[in-house]
Amino acid sequence: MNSAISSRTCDPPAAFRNRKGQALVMAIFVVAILTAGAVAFSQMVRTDLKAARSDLDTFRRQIAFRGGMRYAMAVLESDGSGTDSAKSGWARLGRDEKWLPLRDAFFRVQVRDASACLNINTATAEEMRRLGLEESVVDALIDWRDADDDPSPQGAESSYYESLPVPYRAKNGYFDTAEELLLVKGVTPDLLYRGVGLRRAEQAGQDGSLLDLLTPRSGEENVTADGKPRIDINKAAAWEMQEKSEGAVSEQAASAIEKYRREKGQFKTLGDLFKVTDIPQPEIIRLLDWLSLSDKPVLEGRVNINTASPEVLKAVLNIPEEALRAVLKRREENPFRSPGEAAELLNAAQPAQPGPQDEASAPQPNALDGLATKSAYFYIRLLVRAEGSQAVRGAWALVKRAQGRVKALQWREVDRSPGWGGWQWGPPEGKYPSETNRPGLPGMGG
Ligand SMILES: [Ca+2]
Repeated sequence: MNSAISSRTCDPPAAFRNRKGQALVMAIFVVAILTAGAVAFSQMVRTDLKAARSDLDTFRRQIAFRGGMRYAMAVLESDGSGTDSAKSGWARLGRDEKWLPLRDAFFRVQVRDASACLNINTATAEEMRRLGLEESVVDALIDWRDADDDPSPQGAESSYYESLPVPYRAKNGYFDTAEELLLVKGVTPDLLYRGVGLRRAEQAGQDGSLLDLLTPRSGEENVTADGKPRIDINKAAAWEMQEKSEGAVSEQAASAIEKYRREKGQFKTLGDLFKVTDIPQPEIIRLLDWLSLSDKPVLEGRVNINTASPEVLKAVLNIPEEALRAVLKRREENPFRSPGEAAELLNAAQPAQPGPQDEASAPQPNALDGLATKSAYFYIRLLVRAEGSQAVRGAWALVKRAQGRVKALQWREVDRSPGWGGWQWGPPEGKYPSETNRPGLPGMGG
């Protein structure tokens, strides 16, 4: 009995042992739940932190985008509109390969002259052909933008586009972006991003592709190199020409222009001025900065002779290699301040492919009408990254500068490829180094 009692005293009863076991199981269970909860909570916190971090990075990048845009626009505004060339302040942006800090982010920015490109909305078929585009593509591009629905011999209108698996209509209006070209029959991504056989294949998608030779907007303000409004030679009376030009147009020259208009009718091109026999040629060349065929504030579709690539200049001017080299050399040393200064060089050149528009008295009359020495449209290119993050984002904007103010017309983020991965950061004046000046990250080399 004693042993039974002692055994009862020393060993807990079976019921008690069961309860202890249950408590242990319960404790393990609670610990397990708490641990699972803690793991889930920490994962949730990590996810939230990650999301917050990502939101913060996005926020920082957005601020850097805005900051970069404002910076480029301010540089464009402070440059004024006298002459735009590789020597302009805006052209130097981004060349030093530096990422500029802005709060907790960095940005790189560069500005490109849209008037350095051939305007896809105003270019003639001849200019497109000289740029290297095939006849069928030229026809299709013109059909896309012209108002009618009559296809050119090798072109395409809505009747063609509506028969495609995913049908759409021809725009019959101006191109809004260069990428819109991809909707046009015969324009493939390969053609748009690589080019027209003018560039090496390894430069596909980089600067110098067809995309970089064409623009939907280009032009210059209708003012002199000193910012004074030009005079419409088809409308102004002789006294107005003298008064508005502050005497730059002499009484004799003004009367001669008025007389020509009276006898021969309206001036069709600025080159017609060389037919006004009463004005000596050097004076016409000097006056060309003051004279215009329009009284509109901005002359659309112009190509800036100071910034255009050799391909674009060749397409517009139709001059032989030697003359082209002379133009490039002259602008590098001393950018053209007026189309008159360019006329001097162009008049000495003979057309590479004589066309019906080339008249003996003035070798390049129409070319003068399409030229500018400054620009009203620019592309701003931006790269941004948040501090501590390797993710780079790119954006692109088209801006217009008129009367000293810069306004954004289009803006969008762009992918790396095809897109900002191919942007060059070197000089814009027709030099396209393939491996130099690639965008690099601070602390990552390159
Ligand atoms: Ca059409």
